Amino acid sequence: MYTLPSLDYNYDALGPYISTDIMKLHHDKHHQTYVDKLNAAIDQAPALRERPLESLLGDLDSVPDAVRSAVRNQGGGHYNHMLFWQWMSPRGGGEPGGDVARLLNDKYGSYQKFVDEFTVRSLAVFGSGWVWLQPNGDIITTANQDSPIMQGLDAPLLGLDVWEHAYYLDYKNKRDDYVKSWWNVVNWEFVEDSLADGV
Ligand code: MN3
Repeated sequence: MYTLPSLDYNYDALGPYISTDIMKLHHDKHHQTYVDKLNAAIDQAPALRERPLESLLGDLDSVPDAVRSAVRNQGGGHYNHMLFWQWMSPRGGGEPGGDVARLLNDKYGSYQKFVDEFTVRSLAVFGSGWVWLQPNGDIITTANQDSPIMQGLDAPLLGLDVWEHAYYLDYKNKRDDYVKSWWNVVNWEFVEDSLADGV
């Protein structure tokens, strides 16, 4: 039985960058719905209960046809959002240090050039999807609730939800304003710990 994780901060803690209304809608409604529909799918294929979610998402071919798209979409939604809440913090923002700083400098030349590239990629996602920073420094995008682990890649170091539900209440159609604001809440400490742990 999957459950909605509670946030490490209050709903209003990411303001003014992400509003209380967005956080409540996004966490209590959207994420809860992924959890509920994932549980409903697993009820139809109880053997899947024995396997961790990462194992299902990393090997969707092994999931029975009848529930595969539900596990992909709802399970992906649950997995991605569990990480997304941790990638933000009221004490976030600024620049990363340590190995994350080194990774971004090596790959992009500077933190700002990384931000610029990640932003360009996030604006280029057509429709609903995510932008990811991978542990090797690559920036990749996926559609819908797909995760890099579905492609056999490592779990992402950092990711940004660019579904309209993540920003429309605050930013309307201005995804670029949302992305620009989001850097102010990025929890680099968590990203640094993830890289140190091998994610
Ligand atoms: Mn979302």
